[in-house]
Amino acid sequence: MATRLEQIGLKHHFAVAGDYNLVLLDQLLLNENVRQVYCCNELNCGFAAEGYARAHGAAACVVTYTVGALSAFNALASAYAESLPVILISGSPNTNDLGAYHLLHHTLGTLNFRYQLEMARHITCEAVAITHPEEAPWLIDKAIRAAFRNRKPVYIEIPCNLSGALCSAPGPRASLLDLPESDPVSLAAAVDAATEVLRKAIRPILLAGPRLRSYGGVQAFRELAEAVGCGVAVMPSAKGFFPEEHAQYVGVYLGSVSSPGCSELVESADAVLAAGPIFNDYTTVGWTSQPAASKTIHVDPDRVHVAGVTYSEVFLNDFLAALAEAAKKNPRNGTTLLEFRRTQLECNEPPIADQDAPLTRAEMCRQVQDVIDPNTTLIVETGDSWFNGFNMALPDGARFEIEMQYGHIGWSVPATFGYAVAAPDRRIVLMVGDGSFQLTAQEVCQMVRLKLPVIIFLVNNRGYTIEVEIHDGPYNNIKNWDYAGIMAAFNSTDGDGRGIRATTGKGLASAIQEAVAHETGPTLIECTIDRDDCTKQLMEWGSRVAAANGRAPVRA
Ligand SMILES: Cc1ncc(C[n+]2csc(CCOP(=O)(O)OP(=O)(O)O)c2C)c(N)n1
Ligand SMILES: [Mg+2]
Repeated sequence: MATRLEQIGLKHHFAVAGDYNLVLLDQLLLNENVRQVYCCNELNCGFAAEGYARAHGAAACVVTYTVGALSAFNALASAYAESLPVILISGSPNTNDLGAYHLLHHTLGTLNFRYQLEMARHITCEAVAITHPEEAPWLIDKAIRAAFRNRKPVYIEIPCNLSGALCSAPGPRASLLDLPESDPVSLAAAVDAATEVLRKAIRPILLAGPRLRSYGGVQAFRELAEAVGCGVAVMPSAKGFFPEEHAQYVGVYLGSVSSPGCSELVESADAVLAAGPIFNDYTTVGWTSQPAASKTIHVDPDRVHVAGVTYSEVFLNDFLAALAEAAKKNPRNGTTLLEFRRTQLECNEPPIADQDAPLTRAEMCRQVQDVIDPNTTLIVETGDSWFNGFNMALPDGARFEIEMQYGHIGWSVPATFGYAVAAPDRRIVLMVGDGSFQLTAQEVCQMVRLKLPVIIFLVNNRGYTIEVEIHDGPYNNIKNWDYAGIMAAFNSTDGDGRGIRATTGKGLASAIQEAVAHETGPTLIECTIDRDDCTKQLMEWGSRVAAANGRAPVRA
């Protein structure tokens, strides 16, 4: 297991100890090329791995049986929804106990020891339980291969009495990381059909979707865009997958709350090539906007739909690369871009607020924008931080991370930790709401422990503002915390995290200055803003999602 983790390129794995996995952790420690990184709990451990996989391509985490694994399952489901190859390794009971009429701790108190494996099957693309050392090498390889092929999480269960048992030595890496190859006939037919659609189109547009990166299509998508020469929009979770400073970039497409001028281009297009999109209730703004299937070339990870025909076993990366070769620039393609640039002249720079006045959301964002340089990764949590994030401009090289399909509040704190472990040379900036932070706040202590200079903008608007906009009630108010103050608790006697509360523009500016200069630990800047001070996009999106949630049942 340890050798394979190294061979697939991991430099770290995440862990929480428990008696079912202690020998396994010892064995993993023997490989000094893959460092063991500890988390406060297994949910966070799973999310740390999810964040690591975003930066590094894959990740692994190790937990104990049931009490640990069932918490990690939530994060594993996130990795499934977000298409990230995360390997969850769980210790499990001694094989002698399985058929011995023995009740075991950390279990349901029954004689069933299969439930965890069975549950894992629903949230992984492969789940294996090792019951004999002889089977370990091929079961481990089977799981790892599946994770890379499908870009989905996998589960490996290792009994506590087998973790140190002898098995055959792992061979060379072979083809574990290979992506499958497309069916050549189907690929050629799909490319022909798509080329024809793009050739005939007068107002084509390319739309980058969230699955583009997981399935290895970012570079080919750019080549295709430049071959076709038309405007390029990105879905919110694909922000950063196409350079925002590129002459063809036209913004974030999110229906009626798109960035200025973008929805007009996407919705007036006569051909939309959507690469790895996820059209769900959130991204279609409560089912109010989705390019019509009849004019969409819809590129899924393993199939392509063009003009009413589905081409199976055509993989996204192969298809985009082949289409980039085949596609020709249409002289009319510049028209939509010219129209777009005209609308952009009407967009104004955000004004600078009175620096002594109470801090507002707009002023906070204006200042956060200045922190984002080409080496920054901006991570945004569910809540109004999503919309604040969509509005940020990314200079070339800057990256953006969001968990919009799964949308588990609290994801971002451990995911940021994992991302920072994977990318120590980048500036990592997190925007997270107070409500979300309360779920997983303790993982900030691991940033302190590893001296990671993460900058956290904690937006304290005294509650679940996004939920206020969808459907308000007393349940959207939360207990206030001294967020800036908790850093002292995490520091204890040996940490160097900073916690600063900013209540004015001036206070925020000086906090940012301190954060940027601070290199030996995280800086949490608590930005206090009014409960109702949110983006106008959130208000509109929230009301449309609420309408979709509230549709009356249709009788058959
Ligand atoms: C695990 C989980 N529980 C509940 C929710 C529902 N939910 C979505 S956003 C949200 C509130 C977020 O509040 P906050 O982080 O303060 O963001 P704000 O909108 O106030 O900026 C809640 C409770 C969820 N998405 N995930
Ligand atoms: Mg809030």
